[in-house]
Amino acid sequence: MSEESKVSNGNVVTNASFILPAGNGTKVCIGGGAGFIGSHIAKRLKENGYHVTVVDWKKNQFMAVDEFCDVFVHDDLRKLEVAVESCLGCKHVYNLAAEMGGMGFICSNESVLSWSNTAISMNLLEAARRCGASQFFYASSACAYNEAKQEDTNNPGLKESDAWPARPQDMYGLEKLYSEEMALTYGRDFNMEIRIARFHNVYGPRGTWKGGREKAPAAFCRKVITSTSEVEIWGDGKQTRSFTYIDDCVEGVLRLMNSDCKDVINLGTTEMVDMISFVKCAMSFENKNMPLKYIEGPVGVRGRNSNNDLIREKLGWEPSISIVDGLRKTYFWIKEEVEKERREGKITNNYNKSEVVEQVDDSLMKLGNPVKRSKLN
Ligand code: GKE
Repeated sequence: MSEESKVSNGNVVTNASFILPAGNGTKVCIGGGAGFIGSHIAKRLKENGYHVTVVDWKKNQFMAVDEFCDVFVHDDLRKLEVAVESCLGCKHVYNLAAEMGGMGFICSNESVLSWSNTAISMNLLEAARRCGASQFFYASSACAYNEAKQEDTNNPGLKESDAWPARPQDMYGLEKLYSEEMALTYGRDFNMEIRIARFHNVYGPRGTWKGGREKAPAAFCRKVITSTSEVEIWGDGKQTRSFTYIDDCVEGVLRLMNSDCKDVINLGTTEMVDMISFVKCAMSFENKNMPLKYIEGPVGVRGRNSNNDLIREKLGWEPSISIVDGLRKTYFWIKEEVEKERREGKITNNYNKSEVVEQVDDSLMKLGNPVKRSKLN
């Protein structure tokens, strides 16, 4: 096996090289494949000769359909029949579909997202089984971890076993944990290999950067780009996280799918950073130096980092793109988006502030036998 060395967090990491096997027309289905992570995975698979069906209720804002898939099913995976039709003939099924976002979304939309995400998770898994898929990937999250292990900013790195006994902070994480277990059970009971990764805050170009669902990396870049006197941060800024650049995430998912690893694994870097340093990193790209303003907001867990012993052992690889490199690319991509909006006179929001998304039930009301609201109330 040839090897390449990369420097991450001051340590030399030796990552085994990997070449994605040619698809030769193998049919794959990607739930949520028009979303941020899903579309990047879909594109890479399509470029490698896989026949990619993407099913998503949203269209991709940044890519033409034929750039990332062969068939685009524009429909709702909360309906089992949509999931089954999309998986017909597919050998591999990837579930990247979920109602998700950063802290400004997941903690204020718990009921609707837990209903929708549970429905999506169970439908796509069952559809993959019915259609005879040999492999199923489930995108889980570091939000699945026990909150009690994340009360200190100096987090030593969450080991996969730290998820149990379970006490995720919110319904988003609890649904992820439940769906992991459901998928693992399917793997034990039926003839389908299950692969599961817990993502640690994935970011990069083409990710959500406005509207309230964006996570800290995009929010900080946008605020630094558009602020003139000070930059707002939710909380005291001492909270810590590890982040994962999109290219590392795609690489990790494809390596995992092409491995014999049956364990749930972390997919994240071990380069933990506090939010103050993280904003300062965003400011450094254009030599800005604004004071920080700490305001109330949804702060999530106090400290979170990834322990990468298991991924290194199982895949001989771990994410290694540094924060400064990943955030720089994200920053200048968001800057272009902001400038595009400015040129088109489209900026309506106050981009130097972050929103908290209010929960609405519109998406739930689309399902079932649509009964007019007037009859229900
Ligand atoms: N989104 C956002 N926007 N976060 C901010 C902002 C802001 O303007 N200002 C400060 N923060 C702080 C948050 O309060 C939180 O403490 C930290 O940055 C990271 O917020 P985040 O990126 O929104 O989300 P988290 O890392 O807390 O949680 C995310 O974890 C991932 C898995 O690691 C989840 O929201 C999921 O998106 C995901 O599963």
